[in-house]
Amino acid sequence: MTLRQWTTPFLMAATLSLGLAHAHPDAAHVKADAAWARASVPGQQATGAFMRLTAEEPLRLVGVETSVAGVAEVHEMKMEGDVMRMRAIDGLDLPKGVPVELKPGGYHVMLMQLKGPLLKDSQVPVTLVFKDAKGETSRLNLQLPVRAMAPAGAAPAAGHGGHAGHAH
Ligand SMILES: [Cu+2]
Repeated sequence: MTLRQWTTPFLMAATLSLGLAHAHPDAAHVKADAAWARASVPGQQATGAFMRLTAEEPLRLVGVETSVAGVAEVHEMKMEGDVMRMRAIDGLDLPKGVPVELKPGGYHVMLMQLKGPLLKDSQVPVTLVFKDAKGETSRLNLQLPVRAMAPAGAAPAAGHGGHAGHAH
């Protein structure tokens, strides 16, 4: 194997790792509105982040990167009988031009193994990773305001109140 063949993958790896922390030429063609993360208290392991995503081309949200949590996943939440459950999903499809809500009680970004409490009125960096129809990866870097509850104008929580079969 020639030196050149050895060098290329090495450079590519270095470029990829640098790219995580910097503005990208391959910025995702998607808009995020009403984004926020829920404040957490010391000792709390996990919290959620929420936003409305509108893609300019068909995209799939396939991952989340952040420095504030050991693990970040895309989750869905739904009723199974009387019990609200959530689970990680491989990806969330974003049709072109159709807003998709990530909100309490629905799809959300789950931040787990928090490295410290998310303090109200601070900001946390979260990068969303997308794939397009050709499998090309793009990223959207966000600074999410940390709030105790959903901001006015955000989508109302799903799955709470008004649902048949919700025993009290
Ligand atoms: Cu979750």
